[in-house]
Amino acid sequence: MTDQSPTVAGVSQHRALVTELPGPRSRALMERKTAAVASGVGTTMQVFAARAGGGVVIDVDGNHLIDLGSGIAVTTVGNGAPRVVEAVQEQVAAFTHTCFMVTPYDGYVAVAEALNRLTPGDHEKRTALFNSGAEAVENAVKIARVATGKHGVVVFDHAYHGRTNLTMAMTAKNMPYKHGFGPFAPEVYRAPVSYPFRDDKTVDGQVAAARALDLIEKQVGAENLAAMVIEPIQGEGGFIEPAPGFLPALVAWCRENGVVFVADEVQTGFARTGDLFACDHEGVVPDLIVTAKGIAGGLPLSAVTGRAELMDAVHSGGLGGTYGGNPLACAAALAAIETIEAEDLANRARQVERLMKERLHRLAANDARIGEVRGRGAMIAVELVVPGTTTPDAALTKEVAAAAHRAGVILLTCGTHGNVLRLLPPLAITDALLHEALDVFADVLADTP
Ligand code: PLZ
Repeated sequence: MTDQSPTVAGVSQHRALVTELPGPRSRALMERKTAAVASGVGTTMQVFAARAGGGVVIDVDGNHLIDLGSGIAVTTVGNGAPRVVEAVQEQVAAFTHTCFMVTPYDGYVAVAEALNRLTPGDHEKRTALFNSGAEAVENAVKIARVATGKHGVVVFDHAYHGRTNLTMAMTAKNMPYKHGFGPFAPEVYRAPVSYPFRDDKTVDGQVAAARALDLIEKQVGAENLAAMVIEPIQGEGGFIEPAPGFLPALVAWCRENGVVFVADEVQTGFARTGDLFACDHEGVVPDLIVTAKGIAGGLPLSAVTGRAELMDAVHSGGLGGTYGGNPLACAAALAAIETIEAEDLANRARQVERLMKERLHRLAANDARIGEVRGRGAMIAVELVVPGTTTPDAALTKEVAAAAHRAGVILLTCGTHGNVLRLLPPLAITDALLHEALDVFADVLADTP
């Protein structure tokens, strides 16, 4: 096993448990964490990372864990992706920071050029770089407000857009993201999304869009609306893939009504869903697209890319930040983008989808607790319910995830109801590791009453 496993970034691509999980070193570190780190900062896993490569994370006790989380959809090119490591090493030796607003450098411009080229639509585009997904979402709203002279922002049920004040207002779920943290930014309105598993089956994409648009027209009014912001597949909310036709109908309405259509592709971007961007699936061309996570192989970087006339509506000096487009993050992004293109990782994501769905559909056929298997590319969800109903089973979901963790598989949950297991492997993962992770998943599901 160990002998035949390939090695990526110095890490043998196999699962191995040498202690119980968490092991003694992780337990000692967890005690220090409890004493030193604010308790509001939770962790999914009880083990501490020491090293990672490809689709494997090694903990401080020497256990090899299979990574089905990619650090929440970030290390799409794999941990320690060779091009990323090399580019960052070269950049760190040259200079670490000057601030693009003080002494600009070419890496930032090159990332902007790449995003202008790769994001949906062949119109003239501009890009601005930031640090986090939430910061980029906020800036997309700022840009839309200046460009339209309007204030309203419409978002959707189950949406997740971040933890800053404006993006908390835009995020749907109270616990844990918003609880007690208000008051929230005003002029944010919420519309119903298309959620095929939970919608009445007569609600197709067009009907779901008409339902949302009617509510928006009645409760907000297009003349008050600067932007509509939506994740083309909702991430934290439960990997909710809208019915076909939903997104195109929203875009058409935005175009007719002078509303800026913003795609939040923070989680879905950069080959994750089997297309370079999830919008590409239905040929949706957003006015502004927000990207982060998978853009830079693990370094903090985010971007707003969009129509030149909207982006350039902002006054000089109106957009920025000390670290936005940091040179190390830009070097990493250029290398990650090169990796995605050279290795055709969008195609790899489609292979991963076929492998995972084939195994998961077989499991679902024999286990009525699996309400639905859905998603695209390497963004696949298993929604767990009380058999024969759509009643969410959050307790089972939590137990299955915890059992997978003890067995050495990093597995995340999501969903407004906390009943969705989400599989987000790095695209550098081997088929063998994926199969092994799915074997573990099948075992722990079978063993959990
Ligand atoms: N938009 C669609 O998925 C971040 C959040 C994890 P930041 N998702 C992971 C957590 O519990 O904090 C996300 C997203 C979408 C925006 C964001 C925000 O991105 O880089 O975390 O700010």
